[in-house]
Amino acid sequence: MPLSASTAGESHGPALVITISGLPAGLHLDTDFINHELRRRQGGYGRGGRQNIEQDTVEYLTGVRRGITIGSPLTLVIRNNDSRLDDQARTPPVFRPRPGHADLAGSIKFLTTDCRDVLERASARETASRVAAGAVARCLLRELGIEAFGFVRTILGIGTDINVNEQTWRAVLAARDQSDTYCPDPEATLRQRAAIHEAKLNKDTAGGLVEAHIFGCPPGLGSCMDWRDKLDARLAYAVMGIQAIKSVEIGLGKEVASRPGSRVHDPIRYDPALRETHPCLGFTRDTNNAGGTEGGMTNGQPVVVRAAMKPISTLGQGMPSIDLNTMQPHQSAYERSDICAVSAASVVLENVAAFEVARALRDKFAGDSMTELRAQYHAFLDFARSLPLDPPSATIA
Ligand code: EPS
Repeated sequence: MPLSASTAGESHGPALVITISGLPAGLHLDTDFINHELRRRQGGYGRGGRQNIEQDTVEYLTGVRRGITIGSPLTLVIRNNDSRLDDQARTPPVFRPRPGHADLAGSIKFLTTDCRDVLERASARETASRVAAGAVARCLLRELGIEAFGFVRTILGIGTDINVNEQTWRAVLAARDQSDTYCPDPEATLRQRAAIHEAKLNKDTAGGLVEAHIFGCPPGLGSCMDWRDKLDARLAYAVMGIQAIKSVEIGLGKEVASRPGSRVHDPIRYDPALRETHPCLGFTRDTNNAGGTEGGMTNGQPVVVRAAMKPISTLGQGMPSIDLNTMQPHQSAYERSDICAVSAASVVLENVAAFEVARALRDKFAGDSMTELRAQYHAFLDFARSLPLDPPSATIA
């Protein structure tokens, strides 16, 4: 059974529900860690009043016994404190679609003039589910020494050009956790705060750039044999599926179009000292412009994903729109909302990217239990370390 996660639940319904299939038995679920990631997603300067109401934590409904998976589908529930979907007075119909939100396209698609029916599910509240799924996947990845790290690069163009790599990332993480915009640069954080505050005064909103790095991946996750199995393609699909994301980049991203090949491709070196001790198996690179994937497979370098989040589409000042009851021009609807959720998006990106790496890992290393998965993982690394073979052209049968 491949690893997969489905989510259900409306923003102001009773709960969010996440079902994860394909987890091996014997995985310890670190509930404190999962709830910690949910709490981080709720934070960041510029969030709206909703986050004062919610206290996102997971409850397990199925698939777990005494904190350990048993191989059956795992169902998680996150209760909504602000549950009021059927309360007409507190959750009235929305007839004036917001440019940038799902309101207009969804209302036409589902043949309704009440955008509420659409926006409740389109809402970024759903990202709590995807963080929970990613955090569960990270419990598995951590058992194999694979770690994920995400942060905010820029908000409204203000940010950091800090270099993140295997040596620096833990220090960068500590700096990120000191920042209430999740940007690992104190000076940039202050300027981002000021820009978000100004957007608030102007009844406007702010987007930004978020980045995630996954460390400790062995070579060969994903596949070049079918485009659907390419890890970079799956990352792009999953990350583009995060609310408000408008572009996804791997490694150098769109900058590859502006450089000659000699300044894009990462020279290959071999360091025998790392052969036994590092999942790169000794194959090192001078740079990581490829963002850890070549041919849709991990190459032993950190996986690097970047995504651009558009500004929140609920503007205090409204935007030119149409009243769907009268078809007359009207400013778009305003409801309580965030001014900036880029910090939250960095947490979502980190966990969504980790989920895709875990999915590719399960495709390569199956097994019903953690014991089998671990054995398959280490057997593969041992086979790979036995290269070159004798005779040199042989492959391991
Ligand atoms: C959202 C609107 C706001 C955000 C929400 C996304 O919700 P509300 O209408 O309840 O104030 O707070 O995000 C979350 C609830 C969350 O947990 O991230 C939207 O319209 O997309």
